[in-house]
Amino acid sequence: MEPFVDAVGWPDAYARRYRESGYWQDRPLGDFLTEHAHTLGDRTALVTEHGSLTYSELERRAAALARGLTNLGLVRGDRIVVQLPNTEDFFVTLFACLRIGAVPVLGLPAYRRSEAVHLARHSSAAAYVLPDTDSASGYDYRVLADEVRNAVPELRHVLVAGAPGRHTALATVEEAGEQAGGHPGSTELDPTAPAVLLVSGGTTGLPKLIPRTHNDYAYNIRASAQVCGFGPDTVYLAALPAAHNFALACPGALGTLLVGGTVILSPSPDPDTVFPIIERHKVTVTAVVPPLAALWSQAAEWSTEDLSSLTLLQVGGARLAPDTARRVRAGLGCELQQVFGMAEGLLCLTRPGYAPERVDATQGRPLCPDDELRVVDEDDRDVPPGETGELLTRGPYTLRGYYRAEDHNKSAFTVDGFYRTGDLVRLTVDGDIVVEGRKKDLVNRGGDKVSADELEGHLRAHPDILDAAVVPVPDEYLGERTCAWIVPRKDRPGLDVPGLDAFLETRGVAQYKKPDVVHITDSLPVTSVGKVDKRTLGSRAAEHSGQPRH
Ligand code: OOB
Repeated sequence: MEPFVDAVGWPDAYARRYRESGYWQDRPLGDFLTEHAHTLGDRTALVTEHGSLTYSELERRAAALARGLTNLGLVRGDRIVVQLPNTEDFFVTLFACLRIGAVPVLGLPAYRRSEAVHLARHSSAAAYVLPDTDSASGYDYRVLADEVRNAVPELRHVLVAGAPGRHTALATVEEAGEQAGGHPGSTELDPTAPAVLLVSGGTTGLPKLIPRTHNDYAYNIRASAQVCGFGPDTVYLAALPAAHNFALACPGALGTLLVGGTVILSPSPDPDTVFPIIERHKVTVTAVVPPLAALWSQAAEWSTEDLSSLTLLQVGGARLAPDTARRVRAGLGCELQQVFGMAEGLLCLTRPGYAPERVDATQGRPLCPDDELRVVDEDDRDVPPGETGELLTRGPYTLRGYYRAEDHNKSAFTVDGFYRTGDLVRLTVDGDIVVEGRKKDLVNRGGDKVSADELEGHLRAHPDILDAAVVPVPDEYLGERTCAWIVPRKDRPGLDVPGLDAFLETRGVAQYKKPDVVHITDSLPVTSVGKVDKRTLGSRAAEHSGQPRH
């Protein structure tokens, strides 16, 4: 079998150790579905607003689509950009890809032209699977598909879940596969090859792609499901996008399916949508970002829905303040778990049985006994125990290199393979992580990551803008929001700030990446080494209110 040249693997000695310890089981990630279809056939796997699928139905549909994709000429190793909301189609497509060894590149529904073109181009995708429209906003993804197709001519297929317009209907491909019957294409898969490509939230420039192999992702899912006590009675609510690692695999929807539980897919995380679902389906566990946790616990005070089935609420993706943690536990009356995770791999979780104070004040301990953690200073020297520094990590499910990013990898990893997380943390005497801040240049907008570099690039492309710097500013609800400092060109005064939104729209930037506040300035402050002084900009922004975008 040809090696997967675009992704960096683990050195042999590590691979051997991870196998001997049982972390890596050398099985294709999606195989458990076929087994469940035999043993748990009639049990409900997925529930949406429109209906439900049993394990055997999910298996049958995934197998049919796998054959359909094979008929289109898609083969093992082909990349397929999958940008679907929380629907049955997302899971049918995911399992179909896994079955034939095509590698889904998981894009968020919020992505627009800029992001989608980048994913398709960077991965040299052969196909793009997306919905017809967004039912809430009316946004037409088929127009997006046209734009991506024009920009990336190598893209051979656009498959639309729903009304296809001028593209191909995903359902037609599935039906053709159903009729063809027989074996769904090649199944000889290399478990050390990437099973999925996830999008990084935290790197410079355009988003990097993270290869998660069958072996490492299966471990991530299995071990986190075990830590969280998932079992056949688990009813997991996917309120966050299923395309995000947290809701997909930590343990998320895949962790639930792995143990034979039931996944409920919500089209939105709003309490108005989610609370009736929790009551109706007796949801036992879900995962949210901190602003949602706060919102839900407030809404719970007024709601008439019965939320008592909820036994565990996972909160992660951004800093959860201890006060908020206490309020959430009281408001929702269930166990709280803090999760510090990253698409790159490492997952830390507070454990069932931790005292509430420990849950409120820490982000828990690493998933795997063989996760190696270092906390280092600017010169990569370990800081004394308990002090704050950058977290470096290496382990059986943490990447050894971004996909097709040879140059970037040189600085993103140490020579001995530790991933530089860019997070500033300290370790408690009990071995829990406490996130204290961040070194990387991004805004964590309540879990949504906005790369400063990427947004600055878009702003600098404006004809009236000479320079721009993006910094986080504190926000009561989101934790942080995005502030852009802008230096207009001298020869083109009178920058139209409200018009910036429309400009970013023409650049095809996802809505959540648009700045929340804009400051106009004559020049950007610089540090002694001549870099833009973002610390100063951050505190200045906190003092001035700037011009809100809305
Ligand atoms: C999760 O994954 P990503 O890839 O969107 O973002 C990772 C980054 C981390 O490096 C850190 O900067 C931040 O998000 N983060 C947290 C955090 N959890 C993530 N910062 C403070 N406190 C936390 N609890 O965000 C993600 C992936 C899997 C599970 C949970 C979250």
